[in-house]
Amino acid sequence: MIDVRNPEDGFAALRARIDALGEPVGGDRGEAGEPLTVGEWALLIEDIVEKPDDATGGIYNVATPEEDDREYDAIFVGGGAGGRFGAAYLRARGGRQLIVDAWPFLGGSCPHQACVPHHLFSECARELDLARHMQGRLWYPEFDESKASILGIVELFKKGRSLPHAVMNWQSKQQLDLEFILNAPATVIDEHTVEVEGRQFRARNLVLGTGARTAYPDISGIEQNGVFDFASLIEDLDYEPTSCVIIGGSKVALEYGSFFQATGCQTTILTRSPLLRTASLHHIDEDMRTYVIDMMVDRGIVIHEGVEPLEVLGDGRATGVRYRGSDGETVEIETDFVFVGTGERPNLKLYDALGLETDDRGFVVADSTMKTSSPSVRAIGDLLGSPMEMFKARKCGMAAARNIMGEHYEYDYSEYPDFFHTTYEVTWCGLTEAEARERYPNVIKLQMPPDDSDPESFPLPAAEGSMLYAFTRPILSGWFKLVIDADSRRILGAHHVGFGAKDAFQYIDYLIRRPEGWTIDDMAELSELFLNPEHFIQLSRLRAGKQQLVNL
Ligand code: COM
Repeated sequence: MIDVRNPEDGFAALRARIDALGEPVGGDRGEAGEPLTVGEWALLIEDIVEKPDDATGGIYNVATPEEDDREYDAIFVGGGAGGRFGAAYLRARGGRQLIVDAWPFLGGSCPHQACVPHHLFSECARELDLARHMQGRLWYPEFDESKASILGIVELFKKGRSLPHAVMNWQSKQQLDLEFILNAPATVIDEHTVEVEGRQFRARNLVLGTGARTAYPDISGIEQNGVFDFASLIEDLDYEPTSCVIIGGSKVALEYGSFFQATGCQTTILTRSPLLRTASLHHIDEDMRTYVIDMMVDRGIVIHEGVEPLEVLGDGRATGVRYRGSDGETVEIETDFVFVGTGERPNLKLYDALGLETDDRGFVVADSTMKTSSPSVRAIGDLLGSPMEMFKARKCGMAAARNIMGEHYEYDYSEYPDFFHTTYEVTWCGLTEAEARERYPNVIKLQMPPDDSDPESFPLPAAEGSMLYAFTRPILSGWFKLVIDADSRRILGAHHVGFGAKDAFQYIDYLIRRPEGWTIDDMAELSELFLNPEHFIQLSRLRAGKQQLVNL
């Protein structure tokens, strides 16, 4: 057990342990009796993660009865994004909370195996794509695939991930004043009680936020070495793959597939549903989809849709995949690296004692206040199904906290801005053009490149991150569409492939979903920071003068 709360008691031993691990990054060492610094947290977390069998026990930051003798308003089971943000909100409202997490850090899978490495990989994919495209021009050398190593990039991430972990712990303790027990699994005893290392903690409410893991398809050979998902890729990859077969067509499949291909690892995607037409994604504009897939194929990714994976071949180590093609023929494809991107499901074993209602896909059922079938138990984030996105996890946590603290607050996450990476950022919100045409009689669009142009010679859109493409091969510089109801002049949807527009979509989504909406005229009033990646403001201004709106 480590008590990080009381600098007097046991702190010298903790500091001695940390000192023996080496120098914190940047020499970030604390004074005797002072709380751990970010650098010290990082050393401690890294040490525990590297030695999982070590008997360190729980890391306790729990108030003594003298400091706070109130009953807990909520115990958050899982200290990922939802739990941490929910706990912070509840604490800020004056409540008392406790987070329990099996990992030695807060923040959950995001900084450890999921979003943070994905963003690193996607940035590498983008850089590699540009370097490959520009090779031999300007200052770009011939592209050297031997230096674009998947293993090397995974190792770079693993070497650096303790610092973001440390920031979460430090911030949660020093700035947010949260109580937590880390590095110790929780056992849920009943709807008010959680046991940690033999000690029981009671609360008015439980908030469950333990996330989801990849759901492996039930096919022969899938358990072999050489078969990875986004989490085991980080933990277990110990060789450089030479080719890749991806089973599944989820966002993860697109994102990781684009990364693998960009490193030079020939990637094939095998998917039952057409790409970007899976049930967990909505409002995918068909033109955006076409551009995204065309650009993946342009980079050399092989995509087989409508196929059924049958078996991972190999004798303990994957050597290939057998699948039934869309024409019914059985095909074998050789590979030393199989990646599963079939979506995620929660593991609800931990909650057996609660008998929670679940849906037919195994997700917990909760109402818009996050309340489950057990009135004092709320569930948040990926436990509830899609969208399995950061904003939903955090806002679910906040919604649970607000309700627990006596406010009636409902969170509806059925509409939201969405995005994923290929070698591009793909971002959208609101209605697709087809959806808009079903609902409104007079729909127009502002689109680049326009339908009647040749994208190979039309150098727009172009802005941050796509200028070199625009000046060397215009079709690579991106694509976008703004969908507008010509009668009300309201913007109905926005869709973008390129770089740097993601932030704008957070605001556009909010604006177009206000009761009063957001019109082409409102958009024309904004001040663009030219060259703005989404180009929406200036194009709206070029058309807004027309009483009868037409396409651009
Ligand atoms: C982000 C983790 S990596 S959290 O949402 O800040 O807890």
